[in-house]
Amino acid sequence: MFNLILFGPPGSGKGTQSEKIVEKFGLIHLSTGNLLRQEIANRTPLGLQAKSFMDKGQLVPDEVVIAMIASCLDNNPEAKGFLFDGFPRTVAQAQALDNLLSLKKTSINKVIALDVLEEELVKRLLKRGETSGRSDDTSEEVIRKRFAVYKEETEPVSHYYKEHNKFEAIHGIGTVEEIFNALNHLIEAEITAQQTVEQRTV
Ligand code: B4P
Repeated sequence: MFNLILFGPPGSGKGTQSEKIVEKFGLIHLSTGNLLRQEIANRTPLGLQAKSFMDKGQLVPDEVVIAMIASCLDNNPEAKGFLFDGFPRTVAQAQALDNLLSLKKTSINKVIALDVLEEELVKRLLKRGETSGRSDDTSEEVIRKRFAVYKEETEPVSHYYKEHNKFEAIHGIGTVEEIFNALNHLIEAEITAQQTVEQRTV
């Protein structure tokens, strides 16, 4: 299996690039943001609970998102790999993910971060807010709150993966195609490295 995490602050392009990566590499796309928005749209109790956090720019509690990811992993036993988008966002989520994957005798191969400066991110999110109907994208105050939460709770996740030698960052400003090319390059190199290790151990 090949498992990848796309990492980065809100609006860095994780969702945009994930769609292209899963199409090219045949991975299952797991976006906790999309899963939570689906729950909100379906007006489930989980969705109602999540909305109150998301509207304020806060993270949804760990146990809620970890349970969602666990059931998605169970529902895709034949997957050749997963692309995690917007997850893990806390060190506790990263540890839980490692445990869930080890139960399936697999692990994270690579974490790639998209580096984008905050002012560019604010512009992108406010622009998306004009058309997306996403309540967390329309207020600059909520957007700034999301960055503060990112720095405090999510950035430590990058250290967790750096310690495991799995972390790499690329420049996330440029056209969608340019960024996809850079990601593509890293992913192909990682897949080749994985295949070489597998051949050696056969
Ligand atoms: P997410 O849905 O993960 O959303 P995001 O961080 O805002 O967006 P992303 O980085 O995917 O940006 P996109 O490609 O869309 O999270 C939303 C909320 O859900 C969180 O705040 C939190 O409350 C909750 N949540 C989700 N996961 C959670 C978890 N694990 N734990 C707890 N809570 C969780 O790009 C943004 C915009 O930029 C788009 O309009 C796009 O068109 C544009 N763009 C993309 N690439 C561009 C480029 N190269 N140049 C210019 N514009 C670009």
